[in-house]
Amino acid sequence: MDTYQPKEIEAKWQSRWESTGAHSARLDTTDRRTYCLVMFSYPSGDRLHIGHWYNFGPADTWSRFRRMQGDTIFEPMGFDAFGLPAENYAIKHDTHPRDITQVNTAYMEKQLRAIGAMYDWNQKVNTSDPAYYRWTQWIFLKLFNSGLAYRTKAPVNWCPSCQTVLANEQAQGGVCERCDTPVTHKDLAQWFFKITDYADRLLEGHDSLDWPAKTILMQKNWIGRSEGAEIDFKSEDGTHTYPVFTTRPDTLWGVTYMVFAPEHPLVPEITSEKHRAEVDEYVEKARAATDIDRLSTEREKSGVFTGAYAINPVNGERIPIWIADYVLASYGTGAVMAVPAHDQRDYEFATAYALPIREVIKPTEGVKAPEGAAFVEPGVMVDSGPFQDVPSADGIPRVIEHLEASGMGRGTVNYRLRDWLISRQRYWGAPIPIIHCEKCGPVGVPEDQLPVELPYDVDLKSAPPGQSPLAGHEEFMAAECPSCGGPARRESDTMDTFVDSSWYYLRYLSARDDEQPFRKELVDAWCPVHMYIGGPEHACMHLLYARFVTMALHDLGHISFDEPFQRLVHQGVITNDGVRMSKSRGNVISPDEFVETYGADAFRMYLMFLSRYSEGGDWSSAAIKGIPRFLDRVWDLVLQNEPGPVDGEYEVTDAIREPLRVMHRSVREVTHDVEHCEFNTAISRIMELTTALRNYVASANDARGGAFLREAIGVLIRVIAPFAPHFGEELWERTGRDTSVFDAEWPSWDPELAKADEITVVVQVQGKVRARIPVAANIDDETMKELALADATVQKWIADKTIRKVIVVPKKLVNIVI
Ligand code: ANZ
Ligand code: ZN
Repeated sequence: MDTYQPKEIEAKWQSRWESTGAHSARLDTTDRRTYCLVMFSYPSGDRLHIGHWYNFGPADTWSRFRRMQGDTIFEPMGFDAFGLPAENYAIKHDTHPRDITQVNTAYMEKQLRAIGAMYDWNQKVNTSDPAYYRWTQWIFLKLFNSGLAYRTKAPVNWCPSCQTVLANEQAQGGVCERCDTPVTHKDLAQWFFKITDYADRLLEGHDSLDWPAKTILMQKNWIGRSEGAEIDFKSEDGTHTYPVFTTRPDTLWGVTYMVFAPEHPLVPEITSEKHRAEVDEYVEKARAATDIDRLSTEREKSGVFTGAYAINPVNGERIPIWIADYVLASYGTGAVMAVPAHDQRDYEFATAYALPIREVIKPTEGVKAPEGAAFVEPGVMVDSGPFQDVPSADGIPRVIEHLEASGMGRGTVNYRLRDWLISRQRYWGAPIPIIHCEKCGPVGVPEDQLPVELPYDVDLKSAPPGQSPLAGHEEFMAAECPSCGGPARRESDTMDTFVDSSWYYLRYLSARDDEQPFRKELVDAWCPVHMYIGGPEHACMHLLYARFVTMALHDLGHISFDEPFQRLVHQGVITNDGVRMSKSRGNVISPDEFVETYGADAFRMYLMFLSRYSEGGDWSSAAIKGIPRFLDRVWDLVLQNEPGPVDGEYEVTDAIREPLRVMHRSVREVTHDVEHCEFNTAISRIMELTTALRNYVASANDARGGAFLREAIGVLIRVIAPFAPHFGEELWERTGRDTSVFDAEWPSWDPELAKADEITVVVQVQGKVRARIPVAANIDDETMKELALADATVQKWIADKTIRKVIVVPKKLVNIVI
């Protein structure tokens, strides 16, 4: 018998799959369709790294498992190929972004093929290909024509190092997402997508998604819906209105001063001559400060008085107006009513500048107000005109009603979410398909003139200041106005690459279609994507943008669904000696070397075995050796057995009873675990099964060639196949089958046989039987206790009680005393 030779086997099956078209997508199928998507990669010079492998290998395992359960799988792959790194690299090394992108994608495709996944390469997409970005531009035009894309001058995030503007999502925490340089602000005319129109839809949609709770929470916080009121304060002379946004209208009688953001447009106008110099100086300083500094909680509150006053609409009080950088121009109305008794930031500010602090919410009985801090909890309204003694929670809607009745304010909702800034002053992206005409303004490029192609011969090093290098390319810039025929100029900005990736999942289904971005019947049949696997870092960018674009395309009638990704799973991070791998640390593990030594199957399997998929784990170059050894054992076990009929009858003898039970239980567990992406425990079960079968062969003389062992080996090959696809195919063939193991049916299990090792534990509360729970026969006392307390029925009996004692009779009974 020959030994397991991964290299030969993998080459053999990859070419077999290729020549038989095993992975060509059957898009027109009417069978159960399953679209399994992974986050496509950026073709960087670092090539395919372990993080990619960790995303893609297990995702393919999940797809293969589903295929064996009868699903028709669509599993595409492509490249997110536009972007800054290629452009910066090209500038530094005097080459062209298109050339290096080509080299990198070609190399990475080779690496991706080595995984042995079920990618249909005919459906490959590359976002920097004109055949792709033509349709990105088409989407831009659809949004532009429906008012969802617009251009405006706005203070925007600017990265001085990348020399481009950034979306809010790319400037979180006040630093550039790419290079960590603190961002500054510039007033520039930029293009935006009106994602704020969809704020509520994006929140409501969460209910229907099977996504990690944490990711949904991150999106919720990022969208930041907050209900409150806009209250109109008046200038002293009654000529101006200063609306403020507050979530606590119940504190309106406690306002002792107002604060405008330093950039508030009214600041120059209201500032008195006496305070002007000081105010101007403060505004200058605030503008220069980065958002990280301004938002920092450690930062001492600072501000200056403007000399102006406003009138509190409910009691006519004269309120001094200050400016301070803890108030942001871009949120709410850019002005706040300050209630230092009940807002911590206001409290610190008032303390620093000796402004009055007036309590208007009294703690309810039994609650203590904190010393030296604001009392921010709900309580009872006091010294609040007609609302004396009203609980503050009731006070909020009642004060809003009162304000609305008297025209002094109104209930509103505010969002933290800002419109998505999509223009970039860079070359390597999809040109925004707009022509600027002096007479007609910005005009969309007619659809039949798409794509607006990126010229190749652009001088990347001499971009006009603050503009894209395209602005210096006269031939590109000169255009005719599509509307009046007059001379006009092209838009020189390109689109954020997140626009490219916001719709790639649709293009995969029609990757070679030159007539349309996607075929509606196809995307309606296959979408939303059933399973999307990728990193959690995209929560507030890609995953939010794709949802918005999908909703917009839905509302414009191009597709029939309005969520892109039904189920989402995040893989964890693989570290090396506990730290993240990075080039600068020099601790990067290259997959190629290990694939070369142990084979793609063993490499993939090791990644899945090393820890919980969602948590990631620490790489070990020593521990990976255990997997090929395990595969060797399976190989020997399978091939030392004599071939024979696969579905013969057998009698369950004493020798067979235990391995039979392990087999059924393993199938049950592996099925559950793979479905839930718990690959590590699934592999443990397969190892258990292997051990049980090896013990059986060692102990029973008549095992070899027997019908039970043949059945068990057939099961073993099938459950291992999704984890080690080449290996699985090879063993399936060598045991006499002439079809692919992935066309074989996933093994079933008999629940009776599988649960033979379970016992039932009785749970009592106060001596009364409240539940019987099935547990593993070898359960320990601690686990018994935990399971009993966690049981749903038991929970009902102990919910609000104090547990005084838990008595455990090993493997029989748990009694809870309350
Ligand atoms: C008065 C007040 C009293 C407030 C009180 C809070 C507690 P969220 O929940 O994040 O929406 N605020 C409003 N606009 C602001 C801006 N542009 N920059 C900084 N702070 C701003 O927060 C809303 C609260 O944040 C508002 O309610 C306002 O302070 C402040 F006992 O108004 B509040
Ligand atoms: Zn015109």
